Amino acid sequence: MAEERPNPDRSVLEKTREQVKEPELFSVILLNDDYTTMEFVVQVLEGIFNKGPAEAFRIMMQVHTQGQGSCGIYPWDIAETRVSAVHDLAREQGFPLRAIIEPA
Ligand code: TYC
Repeated sequence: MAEERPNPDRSVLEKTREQVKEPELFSVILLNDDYTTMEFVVQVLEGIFNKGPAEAFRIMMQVHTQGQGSCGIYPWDIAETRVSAVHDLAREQGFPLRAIIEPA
């Protein structure tokens, strides 16, 4: 019998590792533009991405000076929901602010 099922414990461990896949992760990237106010971008980072004031200001300045910056890394559904929230709030306030999703 032992010859038919060598090392049964190890086969159970290997199967478990195959079945429990980590979710794929995506970065939400905020893009710079010339019209959205710095204050509004900080509000977005605090309100939609749950950043504290200092971190929100740091990310906003990174986007302003480098053209883009990461707001966070999320599973696909959460990344998509946050991008939609950014676009909805920005359009509501008349700003052209954009966010995109990239593989993390
Ligand atoms: N560049 C904008 C300004 O000078 C500020 C800004 C920062 C806009 C970050 C978008 O994602 C952005 N008012």
